[in-house]
Amino acid sequence: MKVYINGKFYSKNNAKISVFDHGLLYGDGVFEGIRSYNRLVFKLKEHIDRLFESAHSLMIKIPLTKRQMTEAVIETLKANRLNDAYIRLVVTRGEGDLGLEPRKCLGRASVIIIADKIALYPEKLYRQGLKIITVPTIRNHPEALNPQVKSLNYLNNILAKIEANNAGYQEAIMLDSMGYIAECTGDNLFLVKNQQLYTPPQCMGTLRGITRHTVLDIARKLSILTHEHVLTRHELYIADESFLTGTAAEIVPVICVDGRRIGSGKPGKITRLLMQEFRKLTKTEGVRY
Ligand code: PXG
Repeated sequence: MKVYINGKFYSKNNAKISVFDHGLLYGDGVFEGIRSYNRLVFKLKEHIDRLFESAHSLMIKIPLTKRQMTEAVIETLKANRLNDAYIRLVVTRGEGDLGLEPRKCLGRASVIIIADKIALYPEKLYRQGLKIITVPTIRNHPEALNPQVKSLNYLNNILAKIEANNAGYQEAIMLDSMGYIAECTGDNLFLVKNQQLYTPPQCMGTLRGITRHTVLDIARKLSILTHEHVLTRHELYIADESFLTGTAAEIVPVICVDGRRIGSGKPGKITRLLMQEFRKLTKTEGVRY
């Protein structure tokens, strides 16, 4: 494996950054998770744009242009000879001292690109569906740390995952600070009711997921009515279908929430249709390398 760090490639064992990097000391940085399918990078522009937006919000100056960052991603994929890959982009504020003071990070921001094989969920999960649970840890209030910022501080989400694991589940629903459904720990949530598609709006605790956006686009093309609407757990319990979306997981059917069966308890018809159309798109769309 070859890992890109600040313009150079290092073997996995030598891919290291300073212990004084504020990304490590304070979670002071941003990231993206991107996927490539058969040498096509899916939604690369959208991911690069979001990375720069997250960094802009945190006043981290990325030492590359968007074009250079795009080229660095492609170069990393080529260097690793991967046809299907999961790409992790990380930008930290860089090396500082032991204080919080960001102005003491005098060097430049660190840019790390890791390309690896994707660890897929087992195929069985996509056929049978996932059982999930609501957990106590909520997403941050937007005026604490805005959930649109994909920062290196994912502790709420890690705690939510731990809470789900402790209860015997793989994935957790996180609410926002108002008590509405926000999303899962690394995926957006959708429900289907009366042939129409619903997902929480992009305010409060919900990340503007790129897969979420793609699924809304696909649904509109299929003439399925879509709503970005605040959702309560009750509305999810009485839904006909539900599923999660994310770069890593793609589209995962949800068949049970907090012990309540969703619809028939099997992946729904609209969910399966969207999965099929999404897979088609990943085979044909993207930046070739
Ligand atoms: N919500 C959150 C909180 C996320 O971090 C998504 C939704 C889905 O967004 P995209 O743009 O990927 O459709 C994410 C995605 C993982 C993993 O292993 C996923 C994410 C971050 C870390 C790990 O699935 N981000």
